[in-house]
Amino acid sequence: MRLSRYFLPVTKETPADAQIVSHKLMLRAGLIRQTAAGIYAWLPLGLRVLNRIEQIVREEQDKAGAIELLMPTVQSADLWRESGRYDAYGPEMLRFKDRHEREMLYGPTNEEMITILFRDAVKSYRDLPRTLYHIQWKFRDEVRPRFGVMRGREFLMKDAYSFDLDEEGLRRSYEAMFVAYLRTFARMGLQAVPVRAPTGPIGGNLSHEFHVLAETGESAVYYDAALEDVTHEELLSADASTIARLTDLYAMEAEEHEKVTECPVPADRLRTRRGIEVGHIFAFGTKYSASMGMTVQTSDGGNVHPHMGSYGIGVSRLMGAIIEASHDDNGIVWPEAVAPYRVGLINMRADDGNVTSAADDIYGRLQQAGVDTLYDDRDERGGAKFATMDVIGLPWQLIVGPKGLEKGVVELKRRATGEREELSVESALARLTAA
Ligand code: 5CA
Repeated sequence: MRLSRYFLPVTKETPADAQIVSHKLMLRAGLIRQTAAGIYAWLPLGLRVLNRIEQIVREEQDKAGAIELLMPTVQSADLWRESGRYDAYGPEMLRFKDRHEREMLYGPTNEEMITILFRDAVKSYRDLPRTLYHIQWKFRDEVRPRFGVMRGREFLMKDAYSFDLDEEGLRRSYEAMFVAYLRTFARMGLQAVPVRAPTGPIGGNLSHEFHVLAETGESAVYYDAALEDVTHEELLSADASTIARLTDLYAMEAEEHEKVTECPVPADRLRTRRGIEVGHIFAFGTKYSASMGMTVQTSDGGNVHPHMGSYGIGVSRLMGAIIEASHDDNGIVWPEAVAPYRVGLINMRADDGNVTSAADDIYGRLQQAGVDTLYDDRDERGGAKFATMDVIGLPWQLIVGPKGLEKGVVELKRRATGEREELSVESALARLTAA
């Protein structure tokens, strides 16, 4: 993409209303714009990152055997009356009427809807187990929307729902999601701690939250230092023993930790850090299948209410969490896996025909090799171009200028470390096109 034809409203000023670094940087880097309290437009560069994050989430859900569908954002109030949650949910639910005075709502989550979809289609044990998921916008009228996309009112969530014949099956489905979550966050370069959680309004008895460790996190997390020894490789290939270790290791949010009278972790091994909740999983058994009358026939002709779990990931919140975990004084440092473009190509002298034709040529070759490249071909000062590239945080910068070209070299800068290297065009291209 040529920057001269793109839509990238980067700003130098730090926006006054933004308190935390990810919110400031998302505004400065032209990723999002607020259009109403807690509601954001995703600008082109931000949308690319959102899509990347969403795709990693999708791939790991698919790998775990979950099946994607898409449910609507608007739901009928009657659906929620069936489960009894319409009155219980409170003012966070956005309620409105259609032209026929029918009561509607903008979905804050989808347990009810998936339950009727499944209930009306599945009658036999042969169709279980199943896990279904969708990635869809949600609305929660938060009392205090803040920190940009971290606590929005409209936000993108991946929510999955599992259906099993019995508790044992539910446990297996829950563990499959647990592993999928570890892999998902590890692929994004994040350290996410699974924390035992109270279940709240979703109900049920087994629940974990996944917290990305970052100083600006909304919650305080207490955990056993041994959690820090779990490597990325272990997380990516989590087997039964890793799951057992992770679920057994102590990790709690402060409010829960305070209720524990005899702490099982020796003081010298107890760590406290701030965390951002990027995922939340629940095993709630027959709560919805019983209240909404879903039964399936078992192999011996009996009838049971399927045991269910639900599994959420804050897809849009993850973008903020990744920036909190990966930035420096000059801007965002995207992990390769979610970067909007891999390479930022900088033409230092767009007013110089030779430099421009060399840069154009490199751009063409990068495109041909399938390397996602944002090409700064604008007629602007070099300093402004560097600042823009740094703030938007692409993993690599390739700098083409007159002095280098005289020597037959270009400069390759790694955003994460700031390391710069002079290379021939050929070797720079070879480096960037290698996987
Ligand atoms: N039905 C369950 C799981 S599918 C559920 O709704 N869980 S939740 O309430 O914990 O939300 C799931 C995830 O969505 C959270 O872990 C969080 O990462 C994200 N989330 C929740 N509220 C917001 C919000 N206001 N802004 C951004 N992300 C949010």
